[in-house]
Amino acid sequence: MATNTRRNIYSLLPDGPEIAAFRRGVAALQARSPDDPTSWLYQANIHGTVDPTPNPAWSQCQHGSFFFLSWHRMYIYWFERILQAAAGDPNLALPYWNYSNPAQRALPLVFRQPTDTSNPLYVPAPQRALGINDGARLPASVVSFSSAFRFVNFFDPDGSGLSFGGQQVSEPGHFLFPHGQLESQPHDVVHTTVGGEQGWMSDPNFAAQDPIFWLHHTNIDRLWKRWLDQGGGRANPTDNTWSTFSFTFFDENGQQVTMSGRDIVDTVGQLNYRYDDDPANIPTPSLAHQVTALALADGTGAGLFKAMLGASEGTNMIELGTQPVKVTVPMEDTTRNRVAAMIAAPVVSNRIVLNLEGIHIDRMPAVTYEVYINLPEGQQPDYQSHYYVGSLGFFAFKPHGPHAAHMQGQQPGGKRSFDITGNVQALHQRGEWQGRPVEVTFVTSGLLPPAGAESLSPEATAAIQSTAPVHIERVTITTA
Ligand SMILES: [Cu+2]
Repeated sequence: MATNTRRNIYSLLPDGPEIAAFRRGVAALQARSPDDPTSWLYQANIHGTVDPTPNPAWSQCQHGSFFFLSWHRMYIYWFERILQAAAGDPNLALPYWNYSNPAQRALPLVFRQPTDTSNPLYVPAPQRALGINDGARLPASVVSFSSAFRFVNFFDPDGSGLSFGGQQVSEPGHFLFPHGQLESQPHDVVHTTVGGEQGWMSDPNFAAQDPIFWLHHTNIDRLWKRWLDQGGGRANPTDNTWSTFSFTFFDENGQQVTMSGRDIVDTVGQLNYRYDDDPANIPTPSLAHQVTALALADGTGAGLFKAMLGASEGTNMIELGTQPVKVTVPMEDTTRNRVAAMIAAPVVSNRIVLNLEGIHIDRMPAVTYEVYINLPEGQQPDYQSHYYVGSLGFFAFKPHGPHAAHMQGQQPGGKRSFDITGNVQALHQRGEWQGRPVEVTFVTSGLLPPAGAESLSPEATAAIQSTAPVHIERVTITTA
């Protein structure tokens, strides 16, 4: 079999044969009866659903663990085979949406035009964020993967989420916290921004009903490969549970199939697909590299040595809204000295971590938040500055609202952790660390006007200006 190539959607002609086959396949699945495992809705329900009909194949998506990347790779693989058969094109390959390219941050054109039922890729607002079908663009911080790529370890053994691919678990989990770093950003923040307050993409129980879901996830799958290309000890897990736990899907004939992690590590040799930017010779991570990666992961001390360096004070919830919010995290002098010593000897076990604990939402916000430390008064927030630590999105967060009952097994409050070691080092070098409390600033980040436009539509602007509040129990700074 020839290897199929998943291409950047922006490189495909809107009226070319690849898009035609993709549209044909999607339309065919959408026309099938929802009880057909190869139908559009059944496939979306495998990810998540609020349909109370008992079905062991539904609501299987893996979030908040090291199964996140592998489960979604399997899910997309079987979906793509179903699409190929439905379109009558064995070479059909799902495109990907490379929103990290500054010129490609608008929802790809074929997903928003034509704006009627003749277009199987179109979903109207409010099932998408207001404005996104007009060509509104994702903000640059939302699509940034640089902090995720700095992590060398695929998983973390201590439940911290301080890893590229997510925490190590002994069994699958539908909605776990914290999410791993690539899952948190760009994955989660893109979901929230594309879906907005009421859109399908904001909620795992509806997300895969929007055709853009599949191009978001092929891009996340591609970023997994690009991360491995960076070398430096980056490698896939050899963990037995990750490699052998068996997940269930359906093939193009509607037959149940099973797959596990060891079946999907080589996309070309095992799954018959590549990405158009795969390097010609992908270096195969050697055993030595894998050993290094595991040593790094274990070198954190597996949670035995996690020290509190500072915590926000008071029992009132921190409330995020539309205006910037500043939270003070006092730190003792002894803590400061200790941090200075850690900066002087930067090894993996000396990482410094900012934690947002007990994150609650009543309904889905229309924005995500950029998080900064020690941002000087009056300074324009810049996600490329050394003050920026990362972004907070809300995908798979359980609202305390009507949907809550359906999000089984999920904790009432989410958690997000950022490795701020590099930020603290940079602040220290510039004399912006010593002698001050750590100030954490939250700044909203919403859709930007379409290219060439002055502003968002009034409805899209109103949605951002009336975004639902977010509550955080406390902000802490700890060792890793
Ligand atoms: Cu997703």
